[in-house]
Amino acid sequence: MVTIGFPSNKSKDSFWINSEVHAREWISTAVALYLANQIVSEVGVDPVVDELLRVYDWYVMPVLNPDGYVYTWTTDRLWRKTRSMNMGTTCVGVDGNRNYGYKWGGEGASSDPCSNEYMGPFAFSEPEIHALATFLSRTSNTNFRLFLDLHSYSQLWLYPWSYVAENTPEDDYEQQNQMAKLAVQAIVETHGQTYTYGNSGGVMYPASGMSIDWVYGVLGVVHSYTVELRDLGEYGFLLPEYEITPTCEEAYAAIKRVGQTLLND
Ligand code: ING
Ligand code: ZN
Repeated sequence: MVTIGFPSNKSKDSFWINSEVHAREWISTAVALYLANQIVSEVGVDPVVDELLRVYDWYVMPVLNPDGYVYTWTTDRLWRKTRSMNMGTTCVGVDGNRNYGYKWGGEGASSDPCSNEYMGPFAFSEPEIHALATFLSRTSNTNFRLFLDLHSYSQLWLYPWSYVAENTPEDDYEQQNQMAKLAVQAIVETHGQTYTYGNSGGVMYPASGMSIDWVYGVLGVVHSYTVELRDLGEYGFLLPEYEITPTCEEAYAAIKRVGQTLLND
């Protein structure tokens, strides 16, 4: 994990961005690395970036599922889950994004270890997810203002709820919807790509044990989003090389716009 921010005597609020919980979603790692590089490159160049690093500490986790990621290079390019052993079967791995402890085991998660959406034997069974949750829960780090879980593909900016096709209570919903709208606006302004936004369970389908529901429902972080990067299905997980940089640029524009909006909140 990389931490980026100007040192401060006062305690700072923070942003969390993670990628690659799903092994085959390589573009998400490219976006996280691009973000980390770009934001430090713009220090002293873009006053907004200076302010964003003065006010917030940015935690960027480019590969949340390293074992799965290695496996996509060595053995199976389309592997999704972790690589943990399961009891009583030769099927390997847990879906990290069904493993969080809010409404764990509900609709849209599988109890079959051979399924690609296997929820795991218990909530936070996966060391990767457990470590992330522990870090986010730590007293000194509870002042998170933004949580982003980067995935591919489908070009979506999703907010809670995910376990059910419902919006969050009015006050929160309005903030989430407005922020998502600004984010996709920044994206379309960059290279003309269209991203859809809305509550995760409605825009997609209900899925329980997802990161954003736990971060919003348990930690109370209102700005909690799943971002599905390019493309719309033409190449899917096998995004061609020429789309990598433009995808990074538009996602960076969106994240910066979100950060800037939070600054002025
Ligand atoms: N996507 C999501 C997943 O965790 C999704 C899809 C999003 C399902 C929102 C339900 C709700 O399954 C990827 N790319 O993994
Ligand atoms: Zn994913």
